Amino acid sequence: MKPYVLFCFVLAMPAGAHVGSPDAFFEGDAGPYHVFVTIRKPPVVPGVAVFELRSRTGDVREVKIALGAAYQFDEKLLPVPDTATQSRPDPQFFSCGIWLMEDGPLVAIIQLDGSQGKARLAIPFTSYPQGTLPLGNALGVGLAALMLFLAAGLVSIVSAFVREGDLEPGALVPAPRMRRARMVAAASAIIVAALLWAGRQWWGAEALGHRGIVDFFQPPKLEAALESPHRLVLKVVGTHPNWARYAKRTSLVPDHGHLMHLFLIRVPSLDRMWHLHPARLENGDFLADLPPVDAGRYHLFGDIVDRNGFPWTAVGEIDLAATGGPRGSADDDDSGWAGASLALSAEARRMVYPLAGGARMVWLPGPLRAGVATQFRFRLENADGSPVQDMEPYMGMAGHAEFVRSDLAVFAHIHPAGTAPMAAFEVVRLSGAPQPSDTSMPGMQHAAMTMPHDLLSPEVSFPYAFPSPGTYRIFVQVRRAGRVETGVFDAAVE
Ligand SMILES: [Cu+2]
Repeated sequence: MKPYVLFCFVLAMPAGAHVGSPDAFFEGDAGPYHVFVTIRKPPVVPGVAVFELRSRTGDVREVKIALGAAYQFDEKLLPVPDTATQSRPDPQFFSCGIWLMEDGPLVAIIQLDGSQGKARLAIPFTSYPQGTLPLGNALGVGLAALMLFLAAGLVSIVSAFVREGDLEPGALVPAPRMRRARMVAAASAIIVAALLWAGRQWWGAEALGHRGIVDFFQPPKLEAALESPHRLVLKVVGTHPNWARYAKRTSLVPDHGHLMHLFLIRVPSLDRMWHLHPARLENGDFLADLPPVDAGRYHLFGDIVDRNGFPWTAVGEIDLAATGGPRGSADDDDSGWAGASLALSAEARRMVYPLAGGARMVWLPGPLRAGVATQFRFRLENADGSPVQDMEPYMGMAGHAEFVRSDLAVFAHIHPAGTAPMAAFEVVRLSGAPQPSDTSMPGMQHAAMTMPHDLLSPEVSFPYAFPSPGTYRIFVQVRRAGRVETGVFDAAVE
């Protein structure tokens, strides 16, 4: 690979720390305005992404959106922003389709203007092709017919030119010239066929190149091996050969203070879940210090963020035997949960999950339809129904939620600010893009991030939309009085 090609690749690193859940969501403050933003991604790049913004406070009159590179953001390189369309029946709702021309970690710079003045917002998100669109049958047949018509036309024009190009009108074509015309027709047919063959090769090479980009952005594999009952060694392996080269040239940035967030979920019933923080070894592999686990087959999701702000989720599986005994070095942020199997019945939706000491986590009602972006709200109550008073940040956030579909083809790790990992906000901040809140203090990454030991509201919310119908399990993790608690909810999504 030539150096400049590699260079392009490095700049073109975007993020998708989610599996099977490409759209991006954000909720937070832009100056005086509290907004909910949904970015619906196109299946291929270039393609049109649809931005939707709802202002929950204030009177927003105008929304403008421009896209830039998240890494090495440069204000001067920002294009002229697109103006979003304001909904007539719902004036606090704006939408705008914008072409994504390149893959990589991008940032949407959103400018708001309204009764409370102007404000700006930067939302990191990723752009990458999710697949290759098939050529429709009708289009294929139509193009093939046109191609045949043009090829036959070219051959007949050339042979007609040789046969009668300089004849007087009405003159007969001499026999030798007829023969020559036939030979020229045969020769030009061969040349046209060769051109078509070359075109097909070119088409194939383009398709293969695109396939390579699609593969590049597939979730990497997480190869796991047990070294000893408590030592799980993890290797992140990209789907495309270029991924390894890319990984070699880039470094990882910590997200909530950890280079990897590893989730182990027992399959098929999703009845055990561990959220661990493996350490990085010198050779680039990760080492997880396993707690005592119950035996079974576990699906692994490893969230990492590279220095360009691209989140990757590596995916693997491992069979574990039951382990007991003490761990080598437990991390304070590690947490685990054990409970009932995923409920697969269509009406399944448990709204209340019991926590320690008689407290409970209550899922407040919201729509359960695929593609409908909403706030997933969870309230923590004491046994007597009063709100709990001991909520603390867990790794800098009010809460962490993992949305997992029963077949594990969907996994999304969401925070109160949305889908972008904190590390991606940090990359954007360091590269000089405007911050979510104009009033933010230095070092404060975004509105939803809080200082340690602050007591938090007993209600946490996550902006998200189920990407597809199916049965989902939602793990909601919060910290109360120094202890991580996990609420687990099942939902049948139409
Ligand atoms: Cu998290």
